[in-house]
This record gives sequence, structure tokens and C-alpha cells, in this order.
Amino acid sequence: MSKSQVLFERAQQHIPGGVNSPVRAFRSVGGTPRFFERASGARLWDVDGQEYIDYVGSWGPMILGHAHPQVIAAVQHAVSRGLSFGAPTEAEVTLADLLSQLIPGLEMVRLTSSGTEATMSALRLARGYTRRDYIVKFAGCYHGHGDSLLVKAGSGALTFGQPDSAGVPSCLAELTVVLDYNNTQQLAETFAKMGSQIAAVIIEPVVGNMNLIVPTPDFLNTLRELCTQYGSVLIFDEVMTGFRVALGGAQALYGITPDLSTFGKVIGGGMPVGAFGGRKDIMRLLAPLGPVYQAGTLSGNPVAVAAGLATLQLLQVPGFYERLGAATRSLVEGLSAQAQAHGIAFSAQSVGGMFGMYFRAGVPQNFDEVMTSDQKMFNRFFHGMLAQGVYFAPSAFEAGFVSSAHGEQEIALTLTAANRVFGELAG
Ligand code: KE4
Repeated sequence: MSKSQVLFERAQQHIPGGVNSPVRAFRSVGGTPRFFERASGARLWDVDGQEYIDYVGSWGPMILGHAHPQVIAAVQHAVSRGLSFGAPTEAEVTLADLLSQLIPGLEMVRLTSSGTEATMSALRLARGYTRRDYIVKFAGCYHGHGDSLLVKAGSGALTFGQPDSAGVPSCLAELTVVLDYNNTQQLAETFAKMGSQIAAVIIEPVVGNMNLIVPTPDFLNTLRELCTQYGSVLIFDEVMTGFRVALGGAQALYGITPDLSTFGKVIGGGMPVGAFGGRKDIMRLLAPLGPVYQAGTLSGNPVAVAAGLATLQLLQVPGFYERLGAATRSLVEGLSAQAQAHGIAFSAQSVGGMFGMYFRAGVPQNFDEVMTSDQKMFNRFFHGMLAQGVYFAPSAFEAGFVSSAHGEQEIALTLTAANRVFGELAG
């Protein structure tokens, strides 16, 4: 047995499923999750000493690659001065100032310790601001595990949501309307029917949780117009896209300013940092200023903030996103060319430093189309690449991530491995 197998068996004694987050358990792809013991740059090493080129990047945060020397130094400096005070520090003020500078719509911002806290807090704030109860989300979008967001579409004409997890009360799920991503007509019809009751719409402006899905040009613009027309709060969930698809996030890429935005992942540089913020007139309702309560023992933690600040400083280097985008494009173009050469039904696309690959001809535009991908082929591809020392997300329905540490050598090694695996799949 490998050390990962031994550890996985041991882990399942006291940790549900042996993991602290479900997607890590390899349930979607089968097999034993790899237990890692160290990482550097674009590479990971598991407990059996196997080296991998990493395209998960801790699900997005490691945009500079692992263990970047300047981030490590910033964390070491912060750690030497104490781990947590539960009181204000200058560093979190500097981070708030920097986020507001880099994201123009972010007039005010509150730090949390995860993306889930950020999205659930933004929804509570939007409900408090509008005094309305209904929210809208889109099938296939994931916004963390807040109760109001673990909701699936109602059946048939029933637009009110149903729980998508045990433990979510139906009476709460019914307040979440679930629509189809990129369905502009359905969105307009829903607002015409109940727009004055909608507190907020929360959306991944580029989706990374049903694999990668990009918005059609009119979809986000129509959404912005309808939220403005009906006084609903537009929330861009940029936990994944923030500082990943562009320095100013998807809102900069598409030129649309939401009313509130949520962040996570990259802004912590691998440490636990989330954030939500936006219009000052909305944020002013937050405690201790206003009646909407929100809090967190480790919110703005000085060590986590130090990692985030060091990361955000390095992202502002001229040409950073041009290089990151070029490396990601070269990966997806190479994969597509090789799959085609082997006659495999495959497509891929990228936005900035995130990418999607689909075992279907043509990139999907919504949840239903994503579901037509050949999941069995993906699982065979995933394990074939893992055996070749390339670590993709262990699910056909997740996006992948490239870092600035992925150079020509890493991309070339990945494409050489992929050529071999596509050959096996075609064989
Ligand atoms: P966290 O609570 O995991 O920090 O953030 C939740 C969240 C919110 N919004 C978006 C758009 C997200 O992608 C996420 C979390 N993303 C997943 C990856 N699909 C995290 C991985 C995991 O759940 O272990």
C-alpha cells in the first residue's frame, strides 16, 4: 500500500470521508486521494515522494505558485510578531485600502476567513438593505455552503428552490430562485414576475464550479440593468475570479460594476482570507454602524493578511496577467490540438489564469451542456495524467488553475504527458 492509501484509511477513522472538504476525497474520479507533504512553485510532492505539476493550486489561491519566497518571508515576519490579536491592526487597513484601489466598485470592504462567510454575509446584508427575502442564483454556480445557497431549482414551473443538501430547511430554500446561467430571457421573465421581491442576485461572473463557463455578452449586461431597474442588489461572487481572470477581477474584464462583490482564495495567498464589499450606502448597514450583524474571531488575521498583501503586491507587476493568460492559453490550445490529433471529442478554453477542459466537442455554455461531457473519459484522463505526474482537479466539473510559476517547461511536460494519455484513451 502507498503511504497515501495508509493515511487515507487512518484519516477516515476520525474525519468524515477522510477529508476536510468533500471534493478532495476523489469520489468523483475514484481511487485514493494523494496526501501532499510539500510544494514549491508549480510542483507538489506527495507522501510517497511522487512529484506533480499542479493545476489545482489549492483551488485558486496559489496564483504565484507554492511557497513564493516573498510571501513566505512576509508570513514569517508577521508570525514572529504574534498570531492573532482579535483587535484592529494596520495591516488589515492597508489590505482594505489596496482592495478598494484595485477594485473601483469596492467603496468599503469587510474581511472574513473564507469565501463562504463572505457570500453568506453579503446575502444577509442585501436582504437587510432591501428588506426583501428572495434571492436568485444560477444552476451550477457554487457560492460556498451557506444554507440559502445550497439550493437547487424547483421542479417544473415551480421557480422556488428546493434544498440541495440535507439540513437545509425547505422554508428557507423556497426563498432562493434558481435560474439557468446565460438564459437572458428566463432572467427577464423572472424579474417581470417578481423583481420587486428580489433582494439580490448572486452570480459567478465567470463560472468555475460547473467546470469553466463564460457569460454570453448580453447576459451580464441584462442582469445589471434588471437589478438597477428593480432595486435588487447585484452580487458578483469573485471568490474564484477575483485577481484570477484580471487584476480587477471579472468586473474589470466585462466592465460591469456590481453593487457588492465577494472575494477569497487569491486575496489570502493560501491563508484564510475572504472579503465582501461594495457600495458605501449598503456597507454602512453593517454592525457596528448599522443593524445587519456580521462578525469573526479571526477576520483580518495579521498572518493571513500578510500573505494576502504580499501576494497582491506581486500581482501588480507589469505584464503579470498577460504572461499568465498566455501560459494558460498555450496549455488549452496544446491539449485541444493533441486530443484532436487522437480523434478524442474534447474542447477547452481559458479566461486569464483559469481554464476548463471538456470531453465533448465544443465548449459548453450552461449547466445542461456541461452535463453532456463524457465524465468516464475525463476520469480516465485524470488518472492517466496523475500517473504521469500531472495533478488536475479531481472532478470533471471544476476549473483548473495556472500560476506564474508554470513556465514553458511545465507546459511542455504537461503536453507531452497528455499526448501519451490521449493515445491510451484512443487506443
Ligand atoms: P470557501 O468557503 O471554500 O473559501 O469559498 C467558497 C466559494 C465561494 N464562491 C466561489 C465562486 C467558490 O468557488 C468557492 C469555493 N470553491 C471551491 C472549488 N470549487 C473550493 C474547494 C472546496 O470546496 O474544497
